[in-house]
Amino acid sequence: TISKDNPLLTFQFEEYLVMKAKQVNKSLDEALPLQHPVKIHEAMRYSLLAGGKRVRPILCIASCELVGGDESLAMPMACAVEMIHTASLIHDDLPCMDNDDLRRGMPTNHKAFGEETAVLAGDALLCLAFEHIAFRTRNVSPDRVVRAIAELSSAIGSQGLVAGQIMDLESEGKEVSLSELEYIHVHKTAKLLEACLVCGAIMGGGNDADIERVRKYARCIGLLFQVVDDILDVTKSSKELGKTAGKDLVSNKATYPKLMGIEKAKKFASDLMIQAVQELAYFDAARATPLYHLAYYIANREN
Ligand code: GRG
Repeated sequence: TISKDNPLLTFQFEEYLVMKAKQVNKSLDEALPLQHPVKIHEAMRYSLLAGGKRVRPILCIASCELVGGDESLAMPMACAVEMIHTASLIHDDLPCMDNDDLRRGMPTNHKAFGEETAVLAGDALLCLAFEHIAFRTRNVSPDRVVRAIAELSSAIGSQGLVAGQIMDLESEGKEVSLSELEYIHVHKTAKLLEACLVCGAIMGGGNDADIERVRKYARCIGLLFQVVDDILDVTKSSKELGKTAGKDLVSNKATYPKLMGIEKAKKFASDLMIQAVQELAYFDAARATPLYHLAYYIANREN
C-alpha cells in the first residue's frame, strides 16, 4: 500500500510546472536582451518569449534534479534547448516548409517580420543556444559540458531533427508505413526530448548508469509525446468538426491513429507511459516524482 506521505501523492505537480516555467521564462528573457541590431533581436524575442509549454527545459531541469544536481547547473542548457526548439519552429513555419500563419496563437515569425528576418532569427537562435551553454554554465566540469554539447548537437543535425524533417517533407502525399512514420517522429520530436533529459543528467552530475537509465525513460517519453500529438490532432479536429473522423484521418498526413486506428494508438500511448515510469524505479522516489508526473502529463495533455 502507498502511505499518504508518499511523495507521489503529496507532490503539487501543477505548482511545480508553473514555478519551473516561470524560472525558465525569466532566464530566457535575460539570455536575450533587446540590443543592436534591434530588428533581429526583436524577431528572436518575439518567438522565444511567445509562451509555449516549456516542456523541454522542464524535462532538462527535472533530470538534473533526479541525479541530485541543483537546478542552476542545468539552467543554461534548459534555455538552450528551448532556443533550439523555437528555431526549429520558426523554420518549420516558413512558406518553403509548412507555410503556417499561426504559431502559439500568434502570427508566425515570417508573418510578423518577413521571411528573410525569420530565417535569420532561426539561425541566430540556434547559434545563441550553444553560445549560451558555453558562456553561462557554472560549476560543471568542462568534459561534462562538451559531452552535453555533443549529445545535443547530434540530436538536432542531419542524424536528428533535420533528418526527421527531410523525411517528413519527402513523404508528403505518399503512402507511409508504420516504420517510416516512426523514423520521422523519433527524429523530429523524440531525439531532442531525449537530449533534453540526457543533457540534464550530464549537467547534474549523473554517472554513466544514471545517464543511460534516463535515456531509456527519455526514449519512451519522446515517442509518447508524438503519439499523443497525433491523437490530439484527431480528437481536436473531430470536436471542431463535430464528426467522428478528424482532419488527419482524411488528409494525406500519416499519423498513428490513421495507421493503427485510434484505440490501438491510445493503447500504444498508455504502454509507453507505463514503460517510461518503470524506468524511474531505480532512482530515489522523491527525486523521481516530477518525472513520474511529467510522463503522466505528457500522456494526458490536451494541447
Ligand atoms: C533549426 C535545428 C533546426 C532544425 C530545422 C525545421 C526543422 C529543421 C525541424 C522541424 C521540427 C519540428 C517542427 C518538429 C515538431 C516538434 C513538435 C512536436 C512541436 C510541438 O512542440 P510543443 O507541443 O510546442 O512542445 P510548444 O509551443 O508548447 O513549445
